[in-house]
Amino acid sequence: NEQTYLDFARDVLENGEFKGDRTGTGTLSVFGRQMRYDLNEGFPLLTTKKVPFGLIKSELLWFLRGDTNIKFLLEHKNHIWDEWAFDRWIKSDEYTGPDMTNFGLRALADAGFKAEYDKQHQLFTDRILADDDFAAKYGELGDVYGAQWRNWQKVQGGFIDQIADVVEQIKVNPNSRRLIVTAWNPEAVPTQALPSCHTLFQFYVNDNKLSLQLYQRSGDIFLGVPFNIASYALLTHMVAAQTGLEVGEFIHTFGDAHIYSNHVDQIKEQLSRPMLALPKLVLNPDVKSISDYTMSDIKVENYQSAGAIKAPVAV
Ligand code: THF
Repeated sequence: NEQTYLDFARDVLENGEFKGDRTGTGTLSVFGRQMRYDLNEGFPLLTTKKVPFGLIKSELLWFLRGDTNIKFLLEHKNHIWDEWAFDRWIKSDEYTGPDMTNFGLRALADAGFKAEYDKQHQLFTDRILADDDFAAKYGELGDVYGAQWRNWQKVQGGFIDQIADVVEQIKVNPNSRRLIVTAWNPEAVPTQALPSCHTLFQFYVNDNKLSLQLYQRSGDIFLGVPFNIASYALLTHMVAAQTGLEVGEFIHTFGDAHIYSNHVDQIKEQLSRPMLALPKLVLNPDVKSISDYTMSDIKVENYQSAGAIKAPVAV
């Protein structure tokens, strides 16, 4: 299972071509790849580096709440979406602090600037937590995943709850070939802090097993993809639990899959490490709806890893 990810990362290291990108970091990139994880062989939380499962849980619960404001994430000490909200704040008229233009790249290049950025970032997140009006305005990321999954705006007015609908369809019409949730809404793209990387996913039921395939338009192999694998594997388990099915496979299909140029040493370090046995996922069986899971209803047991490897996120 984990071998699939490691082979993929090695493939991109060896065969990826240099490609510039939006963030100015530069990547090794390939186009079009597919990985498969049999969820019956253990829960795919990578063991060759430590993957913080608590952050994956709170992010998925945030999507399932239909929430698009980082306040909930901050309340769970989850900072993986901060940069995108911070970017909107510093570009607003209300921001009067020191110039933070292009903070992602500058913080990497200049220690003095990084200290100032860390300070402004801290002030920003403290204010989101303390000031509801500020949070409503600047914690908001636009119509990102939560909005598209649970609150897709219809042209005629009203909305579509794609998650509730797909769970219902899996129950009543498991042979359906239309068990799809799309997060790519061309109308919303200009209003999103970051247009959805996880463009679309489809469920498949056969032999009483539920599988999920994700089409990801863009994948950050070192930082994002280990989160994405665990997140969609978790979603598959949750939907299976809510529809009375066993789990099957998670199939991860990519458009542009890339290793950022400042992650190359880290991924080589990861590839040199031995794999350990995968952990087991345990969900509270008493949860009655896909919308009702809380942090304590979701646990991984026997997670062991070779330890964290730090890397900067490209903004
Ligand atoms: N942007 C980029 N460049 N890469 C991404 O993976 C990504 N995401 C989300 C939105 N934009 C993205 C955010 N997801 C981390 C993990 C997932 C993220 C963003 C950041 C990260 O830094 N992980 C660290 C630990 C962080 C911590 O402990 O706070 C790690 O070591 O795993 C793709 O969904």
